[in-house]
Amino acid sequence: PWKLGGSDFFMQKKEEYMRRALELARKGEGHTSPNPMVGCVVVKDGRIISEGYHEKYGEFHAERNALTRCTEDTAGADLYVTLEPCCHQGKTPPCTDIIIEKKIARVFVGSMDSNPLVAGKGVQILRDHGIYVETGILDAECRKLNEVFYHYIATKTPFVVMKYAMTLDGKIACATGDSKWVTGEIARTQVHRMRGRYRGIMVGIGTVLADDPMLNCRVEGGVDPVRIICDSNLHIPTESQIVKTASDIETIVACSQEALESERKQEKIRRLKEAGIQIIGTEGAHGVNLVELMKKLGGQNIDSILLEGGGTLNASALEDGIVNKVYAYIAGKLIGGMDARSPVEGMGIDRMADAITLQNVEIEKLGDDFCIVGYVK
Ligand code: AOF
Ligand code: ZN
Repeated sequence: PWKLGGSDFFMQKKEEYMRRALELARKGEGHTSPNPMVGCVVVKDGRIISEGYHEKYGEFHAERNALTRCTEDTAGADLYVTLEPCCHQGKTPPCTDIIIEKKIARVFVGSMDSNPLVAGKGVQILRDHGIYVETGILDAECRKLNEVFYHYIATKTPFVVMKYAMTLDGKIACATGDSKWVTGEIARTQVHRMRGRYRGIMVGIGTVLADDPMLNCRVEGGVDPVRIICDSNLHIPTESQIVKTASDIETIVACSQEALESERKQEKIRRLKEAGIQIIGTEGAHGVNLVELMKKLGGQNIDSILLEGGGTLNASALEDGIVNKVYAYIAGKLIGGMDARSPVEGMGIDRMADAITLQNVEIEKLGDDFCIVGYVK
């Protein structure tokens, strides 16, 4: 009925269906890691006849869900999918097979898949079967939805998101150490939701000693992230909340290779392991080698990490270049105090011209607080 690729009206329709597919994809958030979130809608005679999304890691892909659940005849229908359909036999059969089998006439793709098993081959197979394929519908939105997946598949290391909450004068706690709370309820709830979105959460031993946190995801339906504690010398108390709950929530303690091999640490190591903790040693001049740690965590399918570090760990993470995205929550409060801690400490840089600069920066108002988000260049 519409001229292919052509009119403004059809352009709008395509984006509308893709927007719906994006909405469906997001329902899988927190459950698909390290695979992508994908959504799919099937349209016939100007009407959505079926929908699907990738619900859980290892289960059927979005396209297969939409097509097998469809109660109407799919012959000649259009299929909208946020990611290029796969063509490999993985945990499930290739999506290109079912698209062909169900006689779909046209496929509209959001972003291309950079998984080497797919990467353009999915689209090619469909075209070879005479299916009309158009790619790049809402490409930027589809890529952003899967920013973790795209980073992880290319680097095999986790996408690291640094998050902190500070006062307007740049402090994360009072000089006394009190920090409850910097931001209001709305911002804090958003942070809890973030914990369910990333596969891991990382803090330094300082935070564990100061706050004895649980680091879980306290929102309904939320999945607890793997807890990663950077603790060079294995100072984590066996009575801490983290150790006590390690049999229920996956927990990793990262230390120096030296501590791991030290004679007098063996008893502590035994007790931590007994509590259910995995200990990872890294080789480095001082403390935990974050670059090596990221490689090891990536090797364990940890595709993303929410870094809720204090100033020391945050500084090391930035210096070592492992941070990809920053969420800075800012409260309209002034507290002063020369000794009050700030979000990034360490040695800092010498010249403003060398600052780590964020790009694509956005700002959002959350109650009385603001959240500034950006990507490290
Ligand atoms: C998904 N869900 O809806 C689509 C995916 O591990 P497998 O066998 O399930 O295959 C995962 C790959 O399949 C993934 O890396 C991506 O390239 C492709 N598409 N994956 O988990 C989906 N469409
Ligand atoms: Zn697939």
